[in-house]
Amino acid sequence: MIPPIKNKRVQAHKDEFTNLVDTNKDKMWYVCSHDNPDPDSLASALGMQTILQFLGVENVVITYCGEIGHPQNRAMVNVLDTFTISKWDDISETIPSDAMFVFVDCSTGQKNVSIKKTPAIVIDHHKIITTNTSILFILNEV
Ligand SMILES: [Mn+2]
Repeated sequence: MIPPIKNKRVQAHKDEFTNLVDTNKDKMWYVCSHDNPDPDSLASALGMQTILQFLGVENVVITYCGEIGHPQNRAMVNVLDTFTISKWDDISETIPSDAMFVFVDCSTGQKNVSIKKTPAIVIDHHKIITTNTSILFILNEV
């Protein structure tokens, strides 16, 4: 069971989010980090993957550009052995045209985002650069 959501601005997006996921749950979903993922993007991606799977999405891939280079970031990926994360260059040729993209800890238009796709959902705590109003923002304003 989903615990009650107390934050009103998150609550306001809840139905829109679950409807979007439910309508598209048979598609491939890609949870995308900014380049050179760090702990907050990795944790956000893992959280989003878990939520999408909870809502019935079977195929959720976490992906990134750059390197997971810093020892603490590598350790995080190694410790979480259920954490499978794919390099964008290794999978980008196989992505279906109707795939769904979620950007976490980043948004479109940022210099450190090399994945040039239009996300359906952005969850970020940085200044949002994109002006695409069809994107469902959830936590950028919290
Ligand atoms: Mn980050």
